[in-house]
Amino acid sequence: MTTPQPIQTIAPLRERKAWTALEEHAAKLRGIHLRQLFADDPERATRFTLEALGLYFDYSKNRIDGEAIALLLELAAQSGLRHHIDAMFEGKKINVTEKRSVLHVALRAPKGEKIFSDGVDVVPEVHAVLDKMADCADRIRSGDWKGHTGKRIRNIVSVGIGGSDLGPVMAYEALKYYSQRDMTFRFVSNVDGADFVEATRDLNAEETLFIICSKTFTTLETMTNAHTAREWALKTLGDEKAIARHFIAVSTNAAKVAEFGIDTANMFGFWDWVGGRYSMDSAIGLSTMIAVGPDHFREMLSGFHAMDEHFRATPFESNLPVIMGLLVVWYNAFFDAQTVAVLPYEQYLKRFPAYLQQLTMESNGKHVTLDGVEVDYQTGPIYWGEPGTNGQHSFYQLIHQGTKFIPCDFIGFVHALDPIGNHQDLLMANVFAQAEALAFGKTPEEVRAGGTPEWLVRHKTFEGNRPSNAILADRLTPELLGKLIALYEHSVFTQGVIWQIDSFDQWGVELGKVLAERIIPELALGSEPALKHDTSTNALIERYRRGKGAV
Ligand code: G6Q
Repeated sequence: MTTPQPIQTIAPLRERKAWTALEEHAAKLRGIHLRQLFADDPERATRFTLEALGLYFDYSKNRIDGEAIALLLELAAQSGLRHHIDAMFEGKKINVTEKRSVLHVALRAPKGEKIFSDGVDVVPEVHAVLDKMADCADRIRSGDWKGHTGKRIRNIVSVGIGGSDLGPVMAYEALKYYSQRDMTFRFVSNVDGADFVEATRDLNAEETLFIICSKTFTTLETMTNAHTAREWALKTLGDEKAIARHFIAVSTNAAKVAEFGIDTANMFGFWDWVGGRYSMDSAIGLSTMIAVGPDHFREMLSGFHAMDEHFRATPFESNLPVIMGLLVVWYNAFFDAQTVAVLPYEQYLKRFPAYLQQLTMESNGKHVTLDGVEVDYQTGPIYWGEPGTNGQHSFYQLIHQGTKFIPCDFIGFVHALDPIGNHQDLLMANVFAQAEALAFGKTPEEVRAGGTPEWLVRHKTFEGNRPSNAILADRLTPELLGKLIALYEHSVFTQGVIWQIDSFDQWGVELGKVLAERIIPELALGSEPALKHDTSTNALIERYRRGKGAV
């Protein structure tokens, strides 16, 4: 087998000219407070704000100046970012270690656009599946699709894990406002039986449709839950024939779907050029489409597409995902930032940080370059977060006054979807206040001026100089959600190109899976084979066996 090659030979990161210049410049900027940067430049807020596609992106409260941005843009150029973007859109096999094209952008390409993988225009296939999904969603939403006993389907249970779950869960929550409220949507991912039991305990099997989402149709958790779902359904429905009306599969593996007993007429396909964590706008999003309807789903896709086009065609200096990605590289490399906090001030986005964790960390948590060389710099940061204002009453203390350096992304909206009284003003006042407090802090003099006794002054001082981006949009629509997700997808892409890593593989999840397969039979009572692990693992397994035997 030939060794796959990176699509372009790029100098190692530390040898790129802009990198050395950035190192020197960052050393200077590390000594300058944001208060100073704002005082020196009255135009700063406008200079470092971009507005595109209905997103107002203020990155002025970052520890940067014009030169830092210019150098970061040079770094992007020296890293071949333009070439890599084109390569992705052209269907080149930029997922080098899996020898695959990376074409989630094709999932949201409008009819008529041409995007090729292995010489085949994939856009018509994408639209054929979308049309089939729309037909299915309409039949379910209208009550036309009946269960085995003739009852209307009222409950959708989507079964999947990782990339086949996090997107649908997040999108359902994010777009709940637009969802069909006389239907119930549940999601089962964990192999912990509690997940399945809690998701189904109050559902009537006659009115329940399971969507089994698995690209491979071999994933342990999903297949275990799918079999449990089948038993659960058959307990009430009695008849194997019922499966056809109560189970749908979303997969690339037709043979396994048929083997499971789902009619392949009830199967929605996708393709190996769609990575799991980039699949929520493929058929994996069927539950989303049923919840919000095909029109809203298509609006979401058009939002994704608008951001794809922006990323592909906008000069880097005004390109939202490029700037956002470069800022992550900047802090990661030169400010020792280990994490990025994503703080949506929008309750409907409560699962957005969890979704981003996979998107960002599975993509860029890599330790070797595309050539297989160990990196000598930091790669993907830890992404985490919670909606505001809740987070303010738990972990913001550490962001404001702790010893860690944590760049934040604040996300807020001008209009609430559910306007009540002055809630939205209260919510948004907090976004603006938090970003202001982080950047400018409160000096000891200011604390003293408020009459604070000297012994308390240090405690009440806010050093400030803590960076954030603010992303402000009109309101959370399906289209806006698409733009927001694609913004982060392409930011991740930008980071990966600079670091020269494969953002589209995930070998790091393999070892644990293999070891678990080995341990599963060792936990069965009765056979109890001799254990050949390390002493700690042996002892844990033995203790588990003893506990299990005792019960
Ligand atoms: C995502 C990963 C991973 C994957 C799950 C589920 O990019 O590949 O999270 O989505 O392991 O895999 P299946 O869809 O094959 O069940």
